[in-house]
Amino acid sequence: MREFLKRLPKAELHLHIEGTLEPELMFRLAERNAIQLPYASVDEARAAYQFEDLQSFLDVYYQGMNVLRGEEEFFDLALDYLERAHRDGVVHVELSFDPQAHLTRGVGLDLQIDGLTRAMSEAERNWGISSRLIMSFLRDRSPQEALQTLKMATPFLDRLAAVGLDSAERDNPPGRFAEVFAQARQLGLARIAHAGEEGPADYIREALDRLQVCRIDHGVRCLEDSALVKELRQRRIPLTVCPLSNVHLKVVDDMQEHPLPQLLEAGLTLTLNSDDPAYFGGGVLENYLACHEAFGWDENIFIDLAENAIQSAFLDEKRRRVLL
Ligand code: ES4
Ligand code: ZN
Repeated sequence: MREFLKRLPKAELHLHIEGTLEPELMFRLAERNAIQLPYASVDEARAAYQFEDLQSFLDVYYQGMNVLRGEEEFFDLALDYLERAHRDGVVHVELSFDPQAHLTRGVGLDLQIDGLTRAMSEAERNWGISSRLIMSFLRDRSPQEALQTLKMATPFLDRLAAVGLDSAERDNPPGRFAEVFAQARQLGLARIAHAGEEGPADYIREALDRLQVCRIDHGVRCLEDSALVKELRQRRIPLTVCPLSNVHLKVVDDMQEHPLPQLLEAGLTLTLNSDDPAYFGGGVLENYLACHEAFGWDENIFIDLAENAIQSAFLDEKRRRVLL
Protein backbone atom coordinates (compact mmCIF):
# COMPACT_ATOMS: atom_id res chain seq x y z
CA MET A 1 0.00 0.00 0.00
CA ARG A 2 2.83 2.43 0.81
CA GLU A 3 4.19 2.11 -2.73
CA PHE A 4 0.73 2.61 -4.24
CA LEU A 5 0.03 5.68 -2.07
CA LYS A 6 3.46 7.09 -2.80
CA ARG A 7 2.96 6.80 -6.56
CA LEU A 8 -0.59 8.21 -6.42
CA PRO A 9 -0.36 11.85 -7.62
CA LYS A 10 -1.35 13.83 -4.55
CA ALA A 11 -2.13 17.51 -3.98
CA GLU A 12 -1.75 19.07 -0.55
CA LEU A 13 -4.12 21.95 0.19
CA HIS A 14 -3.64 22.48 3.92
CA LEU A 15 -0.03 23.06 4.88
CA HIS A 16 1.54 25.75 7.04
CA ILE A 17 5.03 26.28 5.65
CA GLU A 18 6.29 27.34 9.10
CA GLY A 19 5.06 23.94 10.32
CA THR A 20 7.43 22.14 7.94
CA LEU A 21 10.49 23.36 9.88
CA GLU A 22 12.29 20.16 10.87
CA PRO A 23 14.59 20.41 13.93
CA GLU A 24 17.67 19.74 11.73
CA LEU A 25 16.97 22.84 9.63
CA MET A 26 16.00 24.81 12.75
CA PHE A 27 19.46 24.12 14.19
CA ARG A 28 21.22 25.01 10.90
CA LEU A 29 19.35 28.31 10.63
CA ALA A 30 19.91 29.11 14.33
CA GLU A 31 23.64 28.62 13.87
CA ARG A 32 23.69 30.75 10.72
CA ASN A 33 22.02 33.64 12.59
CA ALA A 34 23.69 33.07 16.00
CA ILE A 35 20.32 32.42 17.65
CA GLN A 36 20.07 30.60 20.98
CA LEU A 37 17.48 27.78 20.84
CA PRO A 38 15.58 26.50 23.90
CA TYR A 39 16.66 22.94 22.94
CA ALA A 40 20.13 21.40 23.44
CA SER A 41 19.83 19.06 20.44
CA VAL A 42 17.67 17.92 17.54
CA ASP A 43 16.49 14.98 19.66
CA GLU A 44 15.56 17.24 22.53
CA ALA A 45 13.55 19.46 20.18
CA ARG A 46 11.66 16.44 18.80
CA ALA A 47 11.02 15.17 22.32
CA ALA A 48 9.43 18.53 23.20
CA TYR A 49 6.80 18.10 20.46
CA GLN A 50 4.12 16.78 22.81
CA PHE A 51 0.93 18.81 22.76
CA GLU A 52 -2.20 19.00 24.89
CA ASP A 53 -4.25 21.15 22.52
CA LEU A 54 -3.95 23.69 19.71
CA GLN A 55 -2.60 26.48 21.95
CA SER A 56 0.20 24.37 23.44
CA PHE A 57 1.27 23.56 19.87
CA LEU A 58 1.06 27.18 18.72
CA ASP A 59 3.42 28.24 21.53
CA VAL A 60 6.10 25.83 20.22
CA TYR A 61 5.35 26.71 16.58
CA TYR A 62 5.78 30.48 17.09
CA GLN A 63 8.98 29.81 19.06
CA GLY A 64 10.42 27.61 16.28
CA MET A 65 9.88 30.12 13.49
CA ASN A 66 12.11 32.62 15.30
CA VAL A 67 15.03 31.26 13.20
CA LEU A 68 13.40 32.65 10.02
CA ARG A 69 15.13 36.02 9.77
CA GLY A 70 15.47 36.86 6.08
CA GLU A 71 14.75 35.91 2.47
CA GLU A 72 17.30 33.08 2.52
CA GLU A 73 15.67 31.33 5.47
CA PHE A 74 12.21 31.42 3.87
CA PHE A 75 13.79 30.06 0.68
CA ASP A 76 15.58 27.22 2.51
CA LEU A 77 12.45 26.34 4.49
CA ALA A 78 10.20 26.05 1.44
CA LEU A 79 12.73 24.31 -0.82
CA ASP A 80 13.52 21.76 1.90
CA TYR A 81 9.83 20.97 2.28
CA LEU A 82 9.01 20.90 -1.44
CA GLU A 83 11.80 18.40 -2.06
CA ARG A 84 10.40 16.07 0.63
CA ALA A 85 6.88 16.51 -0.75
CA HIS A 86 8.09 15.62 -4.25
CA ARG A 87 9.73 12.45 -2.90
CA ASP A 88 6.37 11.50 -1.31
CA GLY A 89 4.59 11.80 -4.66
CA VAL A 90 3.04 15.23 -4.08
CA VAL A 91 2.51 17.00 -7.41
CA HIS A 92 0.87 20.23 -6.20
CA VAL A 93 1.01 22.16 -2.91
CA GLU A 94 -0.93 25.15 -1.62
CA LEU A 95 1.19 26.49 1.17
CA SER A 96 -0.02 28.93 3.77
CA PHE A 97 2.22 31.36 5.55
CA ASP A 98 1.57 33.58 8.56
CA PRO A 99 2.97 37.03 7.65
CA GLN A 100 1.96 38.64 10.95
CA ALA A 101 4.03 36.14 12.93
CA HIS A 102 7.10 37.43 11.06
CA LEU A 103 6.18 41.12 10.70
CA THR A 104 5.89 41.36 14.49
CA ARG A 105 9.51 40.07 14.67
CA GLY A 106 10.67 42.72 12.22
CA VAL A 107 10.86 40.52 9.10
CA GLY A 108 9.46 42.36 6.07
CA LEU A 109 6.65 40.94 3.96
CA ASP A 110 8.79 41.34 0.82
CA LEU A 111 11.50 39.07 2.28
CA GLN A 112 8.94 36.43 3.26
CA ILE A 113 7.19 36.36 -0.12
CA ASP A 114 10.39 36.66 -2.19
CA GLY A 115 12.02 33.73 -0.36
CA LEU A 116 8.98 31.49 -0.54
CA THR A 117 8.18 32.19 -4.19
CA ARG A 118 11.81 31.80 -5.27
CA ALA A 119 11.80 28.31 -3.70
CA MET A 120 8.45 27.51 -5.33
CA SER A 121 9.82 28.42 -8.78
CA GLU A 122 13.01 26.44 -8.22
CA ALA A 123 11.01 23.39 -7.06
CA GLU A 124 8.89 23.56 -10.18
CA ARG A 125 12.02 23.75 -12.35
CA ASN A 126 13.80 20.96 -10.47
CA TRP A 127 11.03 18.48 -9.84
CA GLY A 128 7.95 19.65 -11.80
CA ILE A 129 5.96 20.20 -8.59
CA SER A 130 3.52 23.13 -8.84
CA SER A 131 2.59 25.31 -5.87
CA ARG A 132 0.54 28.35 -4.87
CA LEU A 133 0.82 30.68 -1.91
CA ILE A 134 -1.95 31.44 0.62
CA MET A 135 -1.63 34.38 3.00
CA SER A 136 -3.23 33.58 6.36
CA PHE A 137 -4.42 36.05 8.96
CA LEU A 138 -3.96 35.24 12.65
CA ARG A 139 -7.41 35.12 14.25
CA ASP A 140 -5.99 35.65 17.77
CA ARG A 141 -4.74 39.09 16.73
CA SER A 142 -6.90 42.09 15.87
CA PRO A 143 -8.99 42.56 12.71
CA GLN A 144 -7.24 45.94 12.31
CA GLU A 145 -3.86 44.21 12.10
CA ALA A 146 -5.25 41.83 9.47
CA LEU A 147 -6.47 44.84 7.45
CA GLN A 148 -3.01 46.44 7.65
CA THR A 149 -1.43 43.17 6.53
CA LEU A 150 -3.71 42.95 3.49
CA LYS A 151 -2.83 46.54 2.62
CA MET A 152 0.89 45.75 2.86
CA ALA A 153 0.34 42.83 0.49
CA THR A 154 -0.96 45.08 -2.32
CA PRO A 155 2.29 44.89 -4.35
CA PHE A 156 2.28 41.09 -4.14
CA LEU A 157 -1.35 40.21 -4.93
CA ASP A 158 -0.42 38.47 -8.18
CA ARG A 159 1.66 36.00 -6.15
CA LEU A 160 -1.23 35.02 -3.82
CA ALA A 161 -3.85 32.41 -4.62
CA ALA A 162 -6.04 33.15 -1.60
CA VAL A 163 -6.23 34.47 1.92
CA GLY A 164 -6.84 32.21 4.91
CA LEU A 165 -7.54 32.37 8.64
CA ASP A 166 -5.61 30.36 11.21
CA SER A 167 -4.15 30.24 14.76
CA ALA A 168 -6.15 29.85 18.00
CA GLU A 169 -9.75 29.12 17.03
CA ARG A 170 -11.55 29.01 20.39
CA ASP A 171 -13.35 32.30 21.17
CA ASN A 172 -12.10 33.83 17.91
CA PRO A 173 -15.10 33.47 15.57
CA PRO A 174 -14.60 34.04 11.83
CA GLY A 175 -17.07 36.96 11.78
CA ARG A 176 -14.46 39.22 13.43
CA PHE A 177 -12.65 39.16 10.08
CA ALA A 178 -15.63 39.89 7.81
CA GLU A 179 -14.23 43.27 6.73
CA VAL A 180 -10.76 42.06 5.72
CA PHE A 181 -12.25 39.09 3.86
CA ALA A 182 -14.66 41.42 2.04
CA GLN A 183 -11.70 43.56 0.97
CA ALA A 184 -9.77 40.46 -0.15
CA ARG A 185 -12.79 39.49 -2.25
CA GLN A 186 -12.87 42.97 -3.80
CA LEU A 187 -9.22 42.49 -4.72
CA GLY A 188 -10.08 39.27 -6.53
CA LEU A 189 -8.59 36.87 -3.97
CA ALA A 190 -10.17 33.53 -3.12
CA ARG A 191 -10.91 32.88 0.55
CA ILE A 192 -10.52 29.90 2.89
CA ALA A 193 -10.60 29.60 6.70
CA HIS A 194 -9.83 27.17 9.49
CA ALA A 195 -13.12 26.32 11.17
CA GLY A 196 -14.58 23.47 13.18
CA GLU A 197 -11.27 22.06 14.43
CA GLU A 198 -11.42 23.09 18.11
CA GLY A 199 -14.23 25.57 17.49
CA PRO A 200 -17.92 24.67 17.09
CA ALA A 201 -19.85 23.84 13.91
CA ASP A 202 -21.30 27.38 14.07
CA TYR A 203 -17.89 28.74 13.12
CA ILE A 204 -18.02 26.73 9.86
CA ARG A 205 -21.37 28.28 8.99
CA GLU A 206 -20.07 31.71 9.93
CA ALA A 207 -17.01 31.24 7.67
CA LEU A 208 -19.28 30.27 4.78
CA ASP A 209 -21.82 33.07 5.32
CA ARG A 210 -19.70 35.99 6.49
CA LEU A 211 -16.27 35.30 4.93
CA GLN A 212 -17.59 33.65 1.75
CA VAL A 213 -14.96 30.97 1.81
CA CYS A 214 -14.75 28.33 -0.92
CA ARG A 215 -12.97 25.72 1.25
CA ILE A 216 -12.92 24.90 4.96
CA ASP A 217 -9.67 23.92 6.67
CA HIS A 218 -10.40 21.00 9.06
CA GLY A 219 -14.21 21.28 9.42
CA VAL A 220 -14.40 17.95 11.25
CA ARG A 221 -16.91 19.27 13.79
CA CYS A 222 -19.52 19.89 11.06
CA LEU A 223 -21.00 16.53 12.08
CA GLU A 224 -22.54 18.28 15.11
CA ASP A 225 -24.98 20.11 12.77
CA SER A 226 -26.88 17.98 10.25
CA ALA A 227 -28.22 20.99 8.32
CA LEU A 228 -24.66 22.23 7.91
CA VAL A 229 -23.51 18.81 6.68
CA LYS A 230 -26.28 18.91 4.08
CA GLU A 231 -25.21 22.35 2.88
CA LEU A 232 -21.53 21.36 2.70
CA ARG A 233 -22.47 18.29 0.70
CA GLN A 234 -24.83 20.06 -1.69
CA ARG A 235 -22.39 22.90 -2.33
CA ARG A 236 -19.48 20.45 -2.55
CA ILE A 237 -17.42 22.60 -0.19
CA PRO A 238 -14.07 20.83 0.24
CA LEU A 239 -12.88 20.09 3.78
CA THR A 240 -9.09 19.91 4.10
CA VAL A 241 -8.86 17.29 6.83
CA CYS A 242 -5.59 16.66 8.71
CA PRO A 243 -5.96 13.38 10.61
CA LEU A 244 -2.50 13.14 12.23
CA SER A 245 -2.77 16.79 13.30
CA ASN A 246 -6.13 16.04 14.93
CA VAL A 247 -4.55 13.18 16.89
CA HIS A 248 -1.48 15.19 17.97
CA LEU A 249 -3.60 18.18 19.08
CA LYS A 250 -6.07 15.89 20.84
CA VAL A 251 -9.03 16.95 18.71
CA VAL A 252 -9.60 13.16 18.67
CA ASP A 253 -8.23 10.50 21.05
CA ASP A 254 -6.66 8.36 18.34
CA MET A 255 -6.96 7.49 14.64
CA GLN A 256 -9.63 4.86 15.37
CA GLU A 257 -11.83 7.60 16.85
CA HIS A 258 -11.35 10.00 13.96
CA PRO A 259 -14.65 11.01 12.29
CA LEU A 260 -13.27 10.62 8.73
CA PRO A 261 -15.38 7.50 8.00
CA GLN A 262 -18.55 9.39 9.03
CA LEU A 263 -17.53 12.44 6.99
CA LEU A 264 -17.02 10.17 3.99
CA GLU A 265 -20.34 8.40 4.61
CA ALA A 266 -22.03 11.83 4.70
CA GLY A 267 -20.94 12.39 1.09
CA LEU A 268 -18.67 15.34 1.82
CA THR A 269 -15.83 16.46 -0.47
CA LEU A 270 -12.79 15.46 1.58
CA THR A 271 -9.06 15.92 1.11
CA LEU A 272 -6.21 14.57 3.27
CA ASN A 273 -3.47 16.91 4.39
CA SER A 274 -0.60 17.23 6.87
CA ASP A 275 -1.11 20.70 8.44
CA ASP A 276 2.33 20.91 10.14
CA PRO A 277 4.32 17.84 9.09
CA ALA A 278 7.43 18.59 11.19
CA TYR A 279 5.32 18.60 14.36
CA PHE A 280 2.59 16.02 13.73
CA GLY A 281 4.42 12.89 12.64
CA GLY A 282 4.82 13.25 8.90
CA GLY A 283 3.66 14.55 5.57
CA VAL A 284 0.69 13.89 3.37
CA LEU A 285 1.82 10.34 2.53
CA GLU A 286 1.95 9.43 6.25
CA ASN A 287 -1.58 10.84 6.63
CA TYR A 288 -2.85 8.66 3.76
CA LEU A 289 -1.13 5.62 5.29
CA ALA A 290 -2.54 6.32 8.75
CA CYS A 291 -6.05 6.28 7.23
CA HIS A 292 -5.34 2.99 5.50
CA GLU A 293 -4.18 1.48 8.77
CA ALA A 294 -7.01 2.88 10.91
CA PHE A 295 -9.96 2.44 8.53
CA GLY A 296 -8.78 -0.27 6.15
CA TRP A 297 -9.60 1.97 3.18
CA ASP A 298 -8.79 0.46 -0.22
CA GLU A 299 -7.04 1.98 -3.21
CA ASN A 300 -10.27 3.31 -4.76
CA ILE A 301 -11.01 5.52 -1.77
CA PHE A 302 -7.53 7.07 -1.93
CA ILE A 303 -7.86 7.61 -5.68
CA ASP A 304 -11.08 9.56 -5.01
CA LEU A 305 -9.55 11.59 -2.17
CA ALA A 306 -6.48 12.47 -4.25
CA GLU A 307 -8.74 13.50 -7.13
CA ASN A 308 -10.84 15.67 -4.76
CA ALA A 309 -7.70 17.60 -3.85
CA ILE A 310 -6.76 18.23 -7.47
CA GLN A 311 -10.36 19.28 -8.26
CA SER A 312 -10.44 21.60 -5.23
CA ALA A 313 -7.05 23.23 -5.87
CA PHE A 314 -6.44 26.79 -7.06
CA LEU A 315 -5.15 25.59 -10.42
CA ASP A 316 -5.61 26.78 -13.96
CA GLU A 317 -7.58 24.25 -15.99
CA LYS A 318 -4.61 23.31 -18.15
CA ARG A 319 -2.50 22.19 -15.16
CA ARG A 320 -5.56 20.54 -13.57
CA ARG A 321 -6.07 18.43 -16.72
CA VAL A 322 -2.41 17.40 -16.67
CA LEU A 323 -2.74 16.25 -13.06
CA LEU A 324 -6.04 14.40 -13.36
C1 ES4 B 1 -2.49 26.83 12.83
CL1 ES4 B 1 -5.03 26.71 13.69
C2 ES4 B 1 -3.55 26.01 13.17
N1 ES4 B 1 -3.44 24.70 13.14
C3 ES4 B 1 -2.27 24.17 12.74
N2 ES4 B 1 -1.21 24.89 12.39
C4 ES4 B 1 -1.32 26.22 12.43
N3 ES4 B 1 -0.47 27.18 12.12
C5 ES4 B 1 -1.07 28.36 12.35
N4 ES4 B 1 -2.32 28.16 12.77
ZN1 ZN C 1 -3.94 24.32 9.77
